[in-house]
Parts: sequence; structure tokens; C-alpha cells
Amino acid sequence: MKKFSTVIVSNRLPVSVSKRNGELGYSQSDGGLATAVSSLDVEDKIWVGWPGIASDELTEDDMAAITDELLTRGCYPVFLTAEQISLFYEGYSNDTLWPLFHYFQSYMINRDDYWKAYSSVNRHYRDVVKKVSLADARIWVHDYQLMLLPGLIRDKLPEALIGYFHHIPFPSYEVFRLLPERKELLQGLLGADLVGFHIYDYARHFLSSCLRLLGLNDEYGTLHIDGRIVRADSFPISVDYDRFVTLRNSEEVQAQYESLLEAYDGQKLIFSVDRLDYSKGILERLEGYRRFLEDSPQYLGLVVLNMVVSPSRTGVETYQNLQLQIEQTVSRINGEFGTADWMPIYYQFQTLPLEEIVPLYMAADVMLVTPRRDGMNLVAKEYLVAKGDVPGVLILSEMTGAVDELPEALVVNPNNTHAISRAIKKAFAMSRREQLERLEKMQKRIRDYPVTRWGADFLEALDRVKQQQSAAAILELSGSQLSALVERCKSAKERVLLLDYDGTLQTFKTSISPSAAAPSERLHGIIEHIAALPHTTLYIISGRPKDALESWFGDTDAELIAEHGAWRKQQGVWHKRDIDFEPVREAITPVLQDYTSRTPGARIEQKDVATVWHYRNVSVDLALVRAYTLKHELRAAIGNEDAVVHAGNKILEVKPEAISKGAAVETILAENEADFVLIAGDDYTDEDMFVAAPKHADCIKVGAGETAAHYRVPSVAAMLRILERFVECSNH
Ligand code: GDG
Repeated sequence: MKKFSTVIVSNRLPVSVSKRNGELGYSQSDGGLATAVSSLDVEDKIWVGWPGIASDELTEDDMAAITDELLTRGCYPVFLTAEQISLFYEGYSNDTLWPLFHYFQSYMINRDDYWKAYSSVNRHYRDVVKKVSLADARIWVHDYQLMLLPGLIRDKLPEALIGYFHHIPFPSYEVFRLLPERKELLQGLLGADLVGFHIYDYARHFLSSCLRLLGLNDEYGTLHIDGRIVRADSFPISVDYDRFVTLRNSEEVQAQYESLLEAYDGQKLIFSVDRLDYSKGILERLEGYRRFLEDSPQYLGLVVLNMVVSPSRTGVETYQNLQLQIEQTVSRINGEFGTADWMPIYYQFQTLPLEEIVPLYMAADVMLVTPRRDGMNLVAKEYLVAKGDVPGVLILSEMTGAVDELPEALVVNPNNTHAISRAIKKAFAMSRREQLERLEKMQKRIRDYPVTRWGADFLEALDRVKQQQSAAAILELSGSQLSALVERCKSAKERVLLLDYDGTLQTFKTSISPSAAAPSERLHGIIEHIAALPHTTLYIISGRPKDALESWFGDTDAELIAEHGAWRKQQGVWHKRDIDFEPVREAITPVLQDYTSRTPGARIEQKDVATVWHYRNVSVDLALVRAYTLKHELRAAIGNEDAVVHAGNKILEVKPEAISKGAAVETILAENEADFVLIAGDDYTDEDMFVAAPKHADCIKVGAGETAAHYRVPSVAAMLRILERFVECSNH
């Protein structure tokens, strides 16, 4: 099987297969995504997805024939059974994710068999993707049916460059967290290197869920996960501009347009077209129009709403109910306002060919696009392109992604039927000049960023993440660098290791009780072993109080430095630096107590020569606000006393200025003629050590972020693996 360097993956392929009387048939869809993909300037690409027919209907020979035929069309099939389609696609995708992500939480159905099918079908896609992809392929996954796929691919193809694009809204954390499987889905998405959304609000919601559910903090849209960079950003999808211009100018469309003008002569034409979906606000739109007829009786007989609803997901009960409600509402309005020679609504429940939709766009005086929620909405953009230089007014819901790019539309709240009625009236009264001015501004934006640009832009951004990763990887400690480091350690005459504790040797724990952070047997063993090596001094240098360090490592030969250097254990005896912290403690304690009582989850820790305010267990937003204002109040309370406020990992710490890990390192190294110095740490207090380190020292930063260290390792686990290699130094 040939392997490809660029792989597009979506639930559906752009080719649909049918089988009639034993004969296989193929039809090509011409949606925006298909245009975007075909216009990509990439030689060696393949599109993986479901070809639209249940595998139960196919024989082995059929599947082989379909695979061959699709390969000639740049596609590769994922075969799904009718049951999988029902549970994975109609079930979890459209009965669970779709309603929730569009803020229709009461429509969400949670079923174990849906989730099971969703996970197993995502794994099935992964297997097919693996089959057709080179190990370092660029893989672009599309949409909410495949949210687990990036993570699944990452596990099997760690070298792949993976992009994911989310075509529907990503809801705010408050809504997203209602999903039982929210963490698994986020973790799936985080397998990607780039996660794209239509607008930045959706990216923001995604990032805030990552923070609140997984504790991952982003820096302007960049997350660091086990040393890997993941970016979240917005890429507003658009329409195939040239295609709509060509259609508009075609003879067939022009002829239909002329006949529509004739048919609606003397009448205002309002047009709307959507897939059947509760997110599209069709019932509210009808009510808005009814209200218009009531509020503006002068238009009775002089206006028609031409409404096309294209059948969609008709197997799902909610959609069947909606179809019925739409039909009843249309009949009610036609019955209430219609006359023998005029019907206010002309309704079609069918998928019309684009050659019939485009003339309607052109002839429409008003285009009503009023979804209650829509990731982007392409209908609005298609209308604008099709209009050309013919005047018309777009009424657009503020709940669509498209509204960000189309502020010259008449923007309405789709739930406010009075606003819809007023907007129609305003549109009819708008001068021809104003209509054209507004249209041109919006058309220009679509012309400048058509769907072909969108696809190329996304892949360029994906490549840029790779470059960013390579730049960050320069610091990554490579296998050969590690071997050289171990060699230096072995051949050294005198060795000093200075190791921070939390975040370097031990992962951060939610509980701030010291026992939660106690070393594992493995870690204790490593420290014990290295500290006992001849010509070796190992220092654990931490902000922790001396009693904690003593209880964890008091039985080893390690030298201990507690409270950032306020306490030091030398040859078995603890010494305290002669600094009086009590006046500072007295000044800041009332402030801290006040904040702690108003901040659920916060806690004060009193050390001998420092006071720490912990907010790891405080809700994220409250923590941000409190930490910010508390920092200022602490500074004010300290006044002229000799102390500083440091913001660390979910802590604020007040301590004497003279005490720092950097100062401790200088003291130690002045006493010691070591020709091998290793310093490891993870946070800003450890940067003081890196800066104070002599030239010949090897400094290792654990985790992401800017650093003065020479090397970086991604995690505590990686740091421990390195230390295990140092055990080899015992040869000397
Ligand atoms: C999802 C997101 C996002 C509709 N009826 C007929 C017909 N259509 C075509 C339209 C348009 C497309 O279907 C609908 O696209 P939308 O963007 O409006 O909405 P969704 O289908 O919900 O798409 C959406 C989009 O993905 C892309 O990322 O914008 O937010 O929900 O192209 O023209 N086409 C024809 N006959 C019809 O009767 N030929």
C-alpha cells in the first residue's frame, strides 16, 4: 500500500457511493471543503473518510472495487456498518455533541453505547489513517465526529504533524463541562499540533476548558504538553468565490434569475435556505416574519418569503419533530394572512441544485440568515458573492461565526422576533446606494479570503507550529548530549549536584499537605544512591520547610537547603541564617487572613523565614483576581521592611530579599572546587540558580517556559531517568 505525505480525514468523503441492482455508482460532492482540499498546492495527498454507504450492503468484492475506484479519485474509504453509523454518527455525534455544542443542552442524549461506538469508530479511522500515512505525514482531521482521532494518531505516529479543524461552535466551559466524556475529548484534540476554529471566541472557550478541566495554562493560544507545543487559533472558513461568480454569470442561472424577476415583479422577495436543523432558527424566523406581516400591513400582498429547507438527519426524532413544526407554522401563517391570489410563504422541503439556489440569491431583496447558533454559516457568504452588483440586504444573526466578518449586515438577535420584524422593515426602506455600499464592503472581505486561502492558511500555520517546535527542541537534551553529560560526570574529580524538589524531582500535587509530596521509594533510592557516591555532594535545594526535607531525606547523605536558603543542613546539623522575619510577618498577616477568608480553597503557610499564600485549589478566575490584588496589598503592607513578594507556581511568597536559591548556590560553589556541577530546576526561583551558576556548570530546566538553562527536559519523569543514569558514576 502506497503511503502519503498529506492526509485529509473527515467523517464523509467528498465522493458518495451508491449501489442499485448490484451496480456501484459514484457521485462527487462539490462542497467548500472539497474545493479547499483540491486547491491545496500539495502533490502527494489522500482524503480518508466514509463513502456514504453502509458496509452491510457491500460484498468483499464491492469493497475492493470501491477502494480501487476511490484511489483514482484521491480518496481512501473507511467502511462503517449500519449500526456504527447509527450509534457513532446519528448517536454520539448528532444526538450528543451537536446539540450541546450548539447550546441546546436539553436535546443532548447521553448513552453508553453511543460513546462506545464513537470511541471505537475513531479507533477504526486511526487504523485506516495509519495504513495510508508516512510516519512523518501531515494529517489534517476535520470536525466533531473525530475529536478523539488526533490523540489516537499521535500514539501510533508520534512523528506526524497533526492539524484538527472544528467546524461547529466550541461552547463555553460552563456548557462543555456538562459532557460526561469532556476530558477524553479534550485529550483527543490535544494530540493535534494545531487546533483550528472559525472564530477566536471558540478557541478561547477551548483553551478555558483545557485550563479548568486539565489544568493546562496557555500563553496567547499556545499550550505546552509534555514538552510539545499545541496551538489553538482561528481560521474563518469561506466559500468558493470563483465558483459562485461563474455560476452567477452562466446562461442557465441568468435565465432563471430573469424569470424570477418576472415572477416576483412588484413584490419584495425574502429568501432563506438551510439544512433542516434546530440550530438554524427556522421557527423563530417564521415567527419574526409573521410579526412583520402583522406590524407592517402595508406589505400584505407585496412580499413573499421563499423558504428552502434541505432534508437532513431525517432519521433522528428531533429533526422529524422540527420538520412537522415548520410545516404547521408555515400553514398557520399562510392560512392567517394568505389570500386567493397571494401566499406570504413559499416553502420547499427539498435539496435544490445550486443552479436553482444561486438565482434565488440574486433575486432576493432580503436574505434572512437567522441561526440560533452556527459555527460560521456559509449561506450568508454565498448570498453576498452571488449578488454581484445587484442590490440586496443581508439580515444576519449575531449568533453566527460569520457575523465577525460581516458587520455591515443588519445584525439581529435570532430569539428577538421583534428585531427580525424591524430588520425586514429597515431593509425594505434602505436606499439602493446604501445597500450596494454595504454589499461591496462585505464582498471584498470574502474575495480577499476565499476558501482556497483558508485551506492553504491552515496548512501554513500547521507548518509554522512545526518550526516553532523545532526551535524549542534546540534546547531539548538529546540522547548524545545526555551520554556526554554522564561521561563528564564519570570522569570528574569532584561532583556537585544541586536539585530543586517540587516540579523537578516531584510532580505538583493538588493537596498541599506535605505528605502528598513525599518522595516515592524510587526517588528516595536515586537520591540515596547518588548522595553516597564518593567525591559527590548532592544538595536538595527547595522552598519547603526544613522539617519536610528532613523527614524525606534526613536518612541519606544528601545536603539539604530549606526555605530557599534560610536553612541549611551541613554534616548532619541544621543552621539558620540570622535574619529576623517577624516584623514582616506581623505586617502582612492581617492582609493574608482577610484574603484567605474571602477566597475558598486558599491557605496560608507559615515557614520560619517566609509566609506563603497557596491558591492551587482556588477556582481559576477567582485565583487570578485575588493573586493580582493581594500581591499589591502585600507590597504595601511590607512598606520599608526588607522583604519581597514572589509569584510562584500557584503561590505568593513573602520572604527576605537576601534569601534566594541563587545566593545559596553562590555560597556553596565558593566553598567547593567541583569540576562537575549539575543544577536542575523548574520555576523562576531556580532561574536564580541558573544565572548564578559558573560557566562550566550544566543546567537543566524541567518543563516549558523561558530559561537561562542550557538544556530542557519535558517532565519530572524524564529528569528522574537522567538521574538514574548518574548512578553509573559510581565506577569512579
Ligand atoms: C457546518 C457548520 C459551517 C443548503 N441547502 C441547500 C444547499 N445548502 C448548502 C449551502 C451551504 C451549505 O449547504 C450549508 O453550509 P452552512 O455553513 O450554512 O451550514 P452547515 O451545513 O450546518 O455547516 C457551519 C460549515 O460547517 C463549514 O465549516 O459554516 O457553521 O454548521 O453551502 O449552500 N445546497 C444546495 N441545495 C440546497 O437545498 N445545492
